[in-house]
Amino acid sequence: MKMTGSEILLESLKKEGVKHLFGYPGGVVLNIFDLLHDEKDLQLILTRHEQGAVHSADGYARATGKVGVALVTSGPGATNTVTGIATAAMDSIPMVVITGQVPTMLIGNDAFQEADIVGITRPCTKYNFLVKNVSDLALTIKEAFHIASTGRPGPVLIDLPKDVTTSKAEFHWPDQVKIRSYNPTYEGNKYMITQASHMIAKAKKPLIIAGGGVISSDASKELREFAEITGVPVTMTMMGLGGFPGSHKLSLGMLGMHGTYYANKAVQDSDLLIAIGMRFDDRVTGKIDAFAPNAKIIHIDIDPTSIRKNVRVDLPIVGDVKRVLTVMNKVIHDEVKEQWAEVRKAWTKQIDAWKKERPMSYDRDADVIKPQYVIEKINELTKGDAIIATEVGQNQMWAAQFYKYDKPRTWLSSGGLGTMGYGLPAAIGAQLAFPNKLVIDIAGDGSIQMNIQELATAVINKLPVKVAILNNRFLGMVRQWQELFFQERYSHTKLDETVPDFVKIAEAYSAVGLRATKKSEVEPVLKEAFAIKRPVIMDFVIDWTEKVYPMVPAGAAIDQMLFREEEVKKPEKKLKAVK
Ligand SMILES: Cc1ncc(C[n+]2csc(CCOP(=O)(O)OP(=O)(O)O)c2C)c(N)n1
Repeated sequence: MKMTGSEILLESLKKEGVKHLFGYPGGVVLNIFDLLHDEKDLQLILTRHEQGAVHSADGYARATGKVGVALVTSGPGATNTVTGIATAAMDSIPMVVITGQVPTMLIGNDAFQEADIVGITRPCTKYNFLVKNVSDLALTIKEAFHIASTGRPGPVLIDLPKDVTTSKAEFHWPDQVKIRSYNPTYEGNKYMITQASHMIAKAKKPLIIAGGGVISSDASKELREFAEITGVPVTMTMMGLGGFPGSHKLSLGMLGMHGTYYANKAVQDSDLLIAIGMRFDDRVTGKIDAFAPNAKIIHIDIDPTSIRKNVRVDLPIVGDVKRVLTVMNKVIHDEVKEQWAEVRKAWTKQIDAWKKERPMSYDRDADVIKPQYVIEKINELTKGDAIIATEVGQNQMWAAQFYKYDKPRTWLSSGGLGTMGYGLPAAIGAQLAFPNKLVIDIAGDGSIQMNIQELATAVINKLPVKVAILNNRFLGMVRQWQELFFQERYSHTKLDETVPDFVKIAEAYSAVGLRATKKSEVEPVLKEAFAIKRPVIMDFVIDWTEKVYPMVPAGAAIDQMLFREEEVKKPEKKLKAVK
């Protein structure tokens, strides 16, 4: 039977198991939206901005592991998705973004609301398609989902001219796709895996760095087994949080620019790094030449192009993290056992000493609200069983440092691009997928204003997301750099008088607004918010002077950390940036 392009699109999405898509209408996608009006099996969540739609699809994908889907119109609708697409691309998030396009005969004519979105997004998509013929549509959609979700996941864009959606073709749903030039390697090379296990057996100070690849390949169980049978401690990149339980005794928490003292010390002292599903981002390595000077490096990753991109690697293993670790665990089980713990004793003792020497800390006795206190309270009250989304800045770093992520897919944060305005729409996507879970966006007063309009999406769809604003009346993270490296010249980071009344904003959107200005109010506000089955904004008026520590200045080696005590002890001495 012949169907229109719009019908084929919706049918194909259903075949892919899509239940929800996030979007915003416009002229060239009206045919599709018209069909969605009566659609029973597919629900379109209308956001208030296309950027919101894409971040929501992204949050949905991070929380579920499924492909997130967004549908928007051409021109400005399409260009509004770019930040969301780039955010997903940097963090390897599977997503399909469908953009409307002017009719094929007008493409290239500067037609009304035309934008070359395929050209614009080429550098920030895993792949993108312009569909020119309705008879290619079903296969294109199948291919798009396949590319988005396999290998190293990423966003795929399908640009759909209006005439393609209105013309007709037979609907053939392909059983499978085979793309000749696209063949990700899943099985790690056996020889390399055996070599790796020999290297691990010999190492005296081995350390695992777990990245987001552990989560996208669903390998947390395998990683835990690997760490436990080898006794090797684990540190995580920001994207890897939740890939290994944060409260496990082998966990060193996060490494890098705002990583723990003990994780960064361990990296620099280690003789073998086992890097799993991570890409050696500069926030992790600090000064490359000084990174892990004594360590051999084993790098396991599904993406061969990320191996040796930033650091030297002694043993690469290209493959799916879950499959590689499964084989590795078998090999190790058979080869090495008891003597390992013995060899590692000195190493584990050293790490424990570092943990004692400088645990994560802040001024717990302060009367004012410390942001870290709010995060610790959230952790305590939720028993670590919430999904946490964040905005970007100090709020994000405190949320990474002071909440213990024990399970994968409970931490949604823009790691690679660092996109302010990500958190609220991402939380909405996660809440839609898990209506009964507590989903909290930890926000800064600057970032939340970038997509605050999505509160309307939460309210109308009865998605009870909670927003905890750590309100310091500053673009805090930038202010922190100005304070440390620009002689406290707060150029354009003070929001002060213009920070809106967030309680009133919440109320204006028919959500609930709560405020805490004293430490004693933090817990009651959190408890009240968590008990309300509606969207709530919590405005925590925090100590604006608070900074994120430890901190590795940009360009320094990762064990050249600045600590809070130094600031407290020597306020007169300004810490200098390292070029
Ligand atoms: C879209 C976007 N613009 C600018 C930046 C640069 N930036 C990084 S952190 C930050 C300040 C964030 O301020 P706020 O949201 O108030 O959070 P805080 O650091 O105070 O917790 C800025 C401007 C960014 N990451 N994203």
